Amino acid sequence: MSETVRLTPDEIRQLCLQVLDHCGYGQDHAAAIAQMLTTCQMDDCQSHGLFRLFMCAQTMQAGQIDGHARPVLTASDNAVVRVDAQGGMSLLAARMGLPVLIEKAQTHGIAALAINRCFHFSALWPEVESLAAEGLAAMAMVPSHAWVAPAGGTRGSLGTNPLAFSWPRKSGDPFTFDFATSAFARGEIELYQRAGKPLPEGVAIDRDGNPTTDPQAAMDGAMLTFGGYKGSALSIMIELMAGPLIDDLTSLESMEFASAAGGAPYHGQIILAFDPQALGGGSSDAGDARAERLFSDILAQGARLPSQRRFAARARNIERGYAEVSAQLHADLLALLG
Ligand code: NDP
Ligand code: PYC
Repeated sequence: MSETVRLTPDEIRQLCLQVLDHCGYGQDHAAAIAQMLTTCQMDDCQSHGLFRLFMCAQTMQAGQIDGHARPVLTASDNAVVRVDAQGGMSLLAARMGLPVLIEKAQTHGIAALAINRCFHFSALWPEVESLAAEGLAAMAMVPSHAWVAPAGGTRGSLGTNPLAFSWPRKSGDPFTFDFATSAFARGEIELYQRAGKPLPEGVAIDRDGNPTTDPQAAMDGAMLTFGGYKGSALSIMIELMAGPLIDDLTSLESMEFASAAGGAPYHGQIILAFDPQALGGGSSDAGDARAERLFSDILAQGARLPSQRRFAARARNIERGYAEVSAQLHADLLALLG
């Protein structure tokens, strides 16, 4: 078998829709999930592109998700938007909440979207970049499952807890980063396991607390945060901001809720939006110029900005009209269809 297959965006979307329909997701959820996975795969995000269809399938098999849940948005006259995902996948709730978040950020200068009671499997950058496209700076955070040991600890208390940020730029792609606060995302460890490759040092410890490079031992033991105590503190902040602050579960509680059934974690998500016009006192031009000076200084040293690789992949894949997908992954996904 050739190592990769070429899939057009439409073929990626159709594959997603087929698998999701087969698993039992309703049309609206399937469309929102397929859009997310197509967007990620076209940017060559391997750990949270098509590969995440397995997690979607496992989530349905675990029996706790409602594949037809209708999210409910609670209206407010303040800067907070709350959407209850009603036990469905997060993406439909995000679709409902993001336009209201944009309006509120434009009205109040700062606004927050709290999504509650959702299953969550996806990358965060598409959501923050959709806000940057509206001229807003944005941050997003979610907990996950308690797979990650705090700095100095020996067992999982924290989630892989991604943090995403996007800054709008008048010309060109936004400044965006989006990464797990664990040294590796869980999805990345799973990809190493599929490829039969050892992990780098410093990613995980085994059940006995010893450093390990074996992906299975890492998943049975505990993952480590990036940057020692600094990543650990950021990860705890994400637990608090996307958990207790919005009256939702921590990664520990999400893990208990799942009771080893597998699939996507169940918790909340917080997305924050900042309007540079309002925060800059009516004009964002001077702020933009300062930001651009900073980016230029970074690039002038030969360093790269986060997401530059991804934007280059996007441009290349759009121009040639397809993404390269692992042939094994493609075959395994088709096998899900029986
Ligand atoms: P990575 O470590 O792959 O990359 C994270 C970010 O760092 C990207 O913006 C990347 O840009 C940037 N980057 C990488 N190398 C450099 C470099 N040399 N210089 C500057 N920037 C760099 O991310 P993770 O594996 O930690 O996370 C992958 C995805 O998994 C994220 O989208 C995240 O949201 C998702 N995730 C979701 C979870 C959930 O619960 N829903 C949990 C954990 C992760 P570039 O893309 O251009 O390389
Ligand atoms: O890769 O850590 C991860 C992850 C958890 C939930 C979705 N992705």
